[in-house]
Amino acid sequence: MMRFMHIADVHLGAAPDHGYIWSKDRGRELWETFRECIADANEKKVDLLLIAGDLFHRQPQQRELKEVNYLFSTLENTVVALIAGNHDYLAPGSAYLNYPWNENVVCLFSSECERVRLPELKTEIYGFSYYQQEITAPMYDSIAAEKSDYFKILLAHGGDARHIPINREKLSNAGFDYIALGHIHKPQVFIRNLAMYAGALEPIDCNDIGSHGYILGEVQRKKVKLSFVEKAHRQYRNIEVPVTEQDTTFSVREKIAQRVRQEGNQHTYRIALTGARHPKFCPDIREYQKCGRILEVEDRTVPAFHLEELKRQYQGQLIGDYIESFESGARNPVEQKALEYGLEALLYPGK
Ligand SMILES: [Mn+2]
Repeated sequence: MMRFMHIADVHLGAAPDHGYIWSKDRGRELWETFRECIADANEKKVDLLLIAGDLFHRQPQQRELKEVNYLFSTLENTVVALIAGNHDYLAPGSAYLNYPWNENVVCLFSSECERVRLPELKTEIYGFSYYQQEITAPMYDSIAAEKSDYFKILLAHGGDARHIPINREKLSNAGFDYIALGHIHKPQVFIRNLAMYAGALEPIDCNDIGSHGYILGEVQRKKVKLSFVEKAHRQYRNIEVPVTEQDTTFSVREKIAQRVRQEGNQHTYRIALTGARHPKFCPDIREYQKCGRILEVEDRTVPAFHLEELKRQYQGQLIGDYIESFESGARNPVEQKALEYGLEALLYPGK
């Protein structure tokens, strides 16, 4: 049996959540999770570690490669295969080129598809690297595995219009036994039992919601068994917190704090306040950001006006007439907003 670990988009050197106090820690966490992956590879007796591009967020520095190479050297029985992606592309003078890697490391650093044979694993790896930030040619369309009884892996990076658009149909018929994809940060099946996006090892920005980690593969007589292992320390989560007419600044803060405790203090949140608030109540966004790792709080609440009651109360007066002027048929969203703003101004002029 051959066991492989497939990771991608580690983005070492990035500092997610720029401008927030925890940003520097996040930068360190990317390294820490990568280190834990290497430890996992030893523990799970992985034969092959596949890195499908963007190991680094930008051009790697010599000393960063030294750190990575040290970690690779701690692998007891694992071959590492990697390609450069659009972030860590092989720019002229890149520290990647000519780096003296440990002997268990195989870099597919050609701009054209090359094949590396690993006879002891009866496995072949195909792949190539980026030499610029964008490649719009559908380079994977014309790649096919040569016939052999080896287990054939394609290491690939891209899948959007500016980073090698990928044709699912063509890739399915290219003769590979497993396709290790990188670039799309959300872990996902691309072709069932054949091609997977491992997703970013740690989420890199607030759009990378949900869990992150790596793919573990077990190969027996060319049959692959795949599983996803959650590894990231944190997730980005978008949550909605409903507000009612009774709510106050502190009660909303407590609602948010409670949700954050429930879902986990380690996660990073974007919060949307929803529902109908008291018209005179103005949510205190700054106050709510103290409830945890909160990137932003968006106020989507609407003021709760009881139109029938107000109409009765202000009949024959400006406010009553104003409400009636909106009553010819259903209100569109703009009319609804106009009604709310108008009532706010008329009822609570000093607010
Ligand atoms: Mn990428």
